[in-house]
Amino acid sequence: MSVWEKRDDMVVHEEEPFNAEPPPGALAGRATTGLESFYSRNHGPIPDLDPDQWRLRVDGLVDRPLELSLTQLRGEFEEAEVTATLQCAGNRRAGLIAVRDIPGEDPWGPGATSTALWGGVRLADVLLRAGLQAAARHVAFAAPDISDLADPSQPYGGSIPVHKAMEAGVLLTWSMNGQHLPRVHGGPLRVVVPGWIGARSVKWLTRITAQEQPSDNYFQATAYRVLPAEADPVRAGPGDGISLGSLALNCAILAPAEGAVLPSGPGRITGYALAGDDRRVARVDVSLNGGRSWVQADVDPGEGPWTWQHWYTTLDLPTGDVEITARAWDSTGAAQPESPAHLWNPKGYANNSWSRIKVSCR
Ligand SMILES: Nc1nc2c(c(=O)[nH]1)N[C@H]1C(S)=C(S)[C@@H](COP(=O)(O)O)O[C@H]1N2
Ligand SMILES: [Mo]
Repeated sequence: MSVWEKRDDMVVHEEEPFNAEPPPGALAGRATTGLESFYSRNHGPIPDLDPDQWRLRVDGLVDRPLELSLTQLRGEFEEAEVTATLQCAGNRRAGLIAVRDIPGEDPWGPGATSTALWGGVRLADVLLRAGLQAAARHVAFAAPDISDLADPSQPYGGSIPVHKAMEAGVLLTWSMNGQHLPRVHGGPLRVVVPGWIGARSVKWLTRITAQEQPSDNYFQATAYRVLPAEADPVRAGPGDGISLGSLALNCAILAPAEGAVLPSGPGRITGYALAGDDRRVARVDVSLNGGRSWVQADVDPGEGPWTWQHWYTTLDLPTGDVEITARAWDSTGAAQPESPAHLWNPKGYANNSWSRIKVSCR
């Protein structure tokens, strides 16, 4: 165990702020991800909040502004548990960087995706207690960790529309896989917004504000937006590009590992697929010839509406260098796009092109 009690073979993109993902094989075939393997994405130093001193303010367009301690949250609201997958918008950025360099952004693989059982209370219940006013259209989250990725530096924040905030799956959580929510994952309390990019699941939450407009925080207004390929990301300002919210249909091959040397003959291939928001993964296809022909994998149903779905197949691997390709389809009939070149964007978000790995069979 290393920093933040993560496994020793974590791929650490940055020590400070801490940004790390597990090797893909660590996620394979597991419904939930152990705390020691769960990826972590941070934009500034990790705060150390005293749970006894900590308070959550609820304000803005509400009839009854609240200030809640952890004890009040635990005692005065119905407890709720949700198994949900978090996925960073930068997941699989490495595939975009291979098309064209993306300076200043980490080359995340498919491991910026992990699943936990989250426990806490429903955000909707807290908003109902506060009395959301009709003019409220967005629910903004604020945290105390200060990021100097924004210029001038500012605390982390973001928002989601009211219709998403009122969904039963959106939680204010203090536990993860039955343990206290670890500091690195937002303890004492974070939001979990299932089906949406991880950036909206704000950690170390201290304030919830109901408002007419989306948050003007840097990480909502300027970052986590898909800019046109020709745009200069350094010059991007508030409101430029497409704001990311619900996740795009995606999949990844988790085993075998990239570059593995395997015996030829029957070989098991497994991975995850994630449909995003309230969609489901309907089919996963695997190809050994770059997509000229496909075999359907078995897809598990997932632990609930907000989780990834693992898939499995056994294919006859020929001798020599083999490229394995996978693509998912969702419950609306949509499929993943083939090429990362077609998706390339200056900040490297939302790479949901077909997953490809190369192995060598003897
Ligand atoms: N306060 C705060 N919340 C945050 C972040 C952050 O840097 N600060 N990173 C966000 C991003 S981009 C992601 S993908 C998830 C990662 O959550 P994890 O570190 O628990 O995996 O947290 C989100 N919440
Ligand atoms: Mo993220």
